[in-house]
Amino acid sequence: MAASQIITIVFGLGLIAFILWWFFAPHKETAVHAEVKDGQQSETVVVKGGYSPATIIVKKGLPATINFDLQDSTACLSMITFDKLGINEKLNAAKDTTVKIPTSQAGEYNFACGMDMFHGKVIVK
Ligand SMILES: [Cu+2]
Repeated sequence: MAASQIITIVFGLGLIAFILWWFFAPHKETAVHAEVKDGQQSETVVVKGGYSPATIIVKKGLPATINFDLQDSTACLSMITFDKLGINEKLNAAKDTTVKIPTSQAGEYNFACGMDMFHGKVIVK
């Protein structure tokens, strides 16, 4: 076998391994615990080419709010939807948009942009 063939095979295998990893490896999400202050918890999510943080954990039973800080000019990301909560709101670049999260029960509330391209979630536990 010529060296060039070996290189091609090795490169091909490497590419396949990379594709498998990309699609199937569990990509770690950084979950952030909402800040607790005076019996209330809140977290600010920066909206800029996605959501940061995208996963927020709140404690069950404490009032919780998520503040969306819009720093992106794309129309799509300027909408926030919480399907389960029936929320479909326009974000405001000048002022954070606050969303109240019900915390009486454990569960997950997914949120997404206007076209369902970017996702995040609030986990109550
Ligand atoms: Cu979108």
